[in-house]
Amino acid sequence: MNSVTFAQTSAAPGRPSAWTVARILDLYQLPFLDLLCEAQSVHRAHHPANTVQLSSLLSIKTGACPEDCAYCPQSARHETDGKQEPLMPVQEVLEAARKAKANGAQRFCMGAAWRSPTARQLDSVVEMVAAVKAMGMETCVTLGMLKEGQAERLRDAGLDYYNHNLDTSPEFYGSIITTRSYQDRLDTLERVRAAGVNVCCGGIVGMGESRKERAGLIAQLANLSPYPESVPVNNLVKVAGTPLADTPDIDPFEFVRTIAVARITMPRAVVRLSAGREDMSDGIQALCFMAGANSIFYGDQLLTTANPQVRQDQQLFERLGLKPAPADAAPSLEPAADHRSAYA
Ligand code: SAM
Ligand code: DTB
Ligand code: SF4
Repeated sequence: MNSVTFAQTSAAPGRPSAWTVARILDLYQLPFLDLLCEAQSVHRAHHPANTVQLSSLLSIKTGACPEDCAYCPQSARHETDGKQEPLMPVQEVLEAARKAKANGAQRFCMGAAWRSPTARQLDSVVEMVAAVKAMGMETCVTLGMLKEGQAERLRDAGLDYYNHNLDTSPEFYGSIITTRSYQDRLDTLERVRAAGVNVCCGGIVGMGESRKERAGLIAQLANLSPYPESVPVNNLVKVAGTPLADTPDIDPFEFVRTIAVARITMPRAVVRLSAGREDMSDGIQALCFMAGANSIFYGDQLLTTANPQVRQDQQLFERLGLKPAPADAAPSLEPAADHRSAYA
């Protein structure tokens, strides 16, 4: 193992030490195989080996979003070919959830292209969450910013996870989104946490950010106290008509490094290899699992873009000897017998 020394930041007893951007950059700079080896051993100390959680995704309200997120095909400000659909009826959502369950998904995630849900919109989502939960699936929604009391209503309906991404580092954020601030996002995450709903929060790489800015995103996530239970790492899906459509590809090994660094800095989180798998080779996906990814979106569609076909993922799992996580394997951030990583 390459010998790299890290300045230890002092931390209060029982609290993990803070992850500085410099320490995270030190991880990024390790030889690739050292980084992977370390990430896999951290992974095995906290999670069952060869096991991947499966979540299916459904867009319950599509397009015409007032926000200006530069990566997103659903923003009304971009000229994309994306379709626009009003909020789906509950019965159609349930039909999709039943299919996802029959295919083997443990969690059903519902996404809406809103800045923030109104009280009436939340009523409908509350109904959907309760009905999906009653089918015996874990539930997740991503609806934009939440106002006071909304997280509690979702929790009472049986919501297991709320997805709300920081997307990128505070420094790069202003070149990607101007219609809501980093602090707005942190406020929503705080409301979700305070309501006792599991936090699903990650970001996107490949938007033209620097490595330091990728490290800045990981630092933000890892220093949340506690850090998120679920961390989606998305590779930008470039959609024609969005301002980021012509962004150069990120080196796939840099994407794998980002997964590894997320695994090492957030050992108990479930790290999700999220958007971008459709354009990723099987080899790179296998390296992402080696680097500690233990969740994927499973199903032919993400929100508006394609995901690998279910049959294709089943074959990949067979070839790699991976198995789906059991449905009741919801993560817990309760301190486990902590793996003493040389890098933690
Ligand atoms: N409108 C809500 C919001 O932004 O909070 C929820 C839906 S939004 C589509 C959920 C997340 O999907 C975004 O925060 C972003 O991280 C991710 N996402 C959207 N478009 C993407 C793209 N083209 N490539 C990768 N990830 C994307
Ligand atoms: C997340 O981090 N990735 C998912 C989920 N959370 C909602 C969304 C990916 C969207 C990719 C582009 C699309 O399909 O529209
Ligand atoms: Fe709207 Fe969410 Fe897309 Fe931003 S990421 S434009 S808020 S749907």
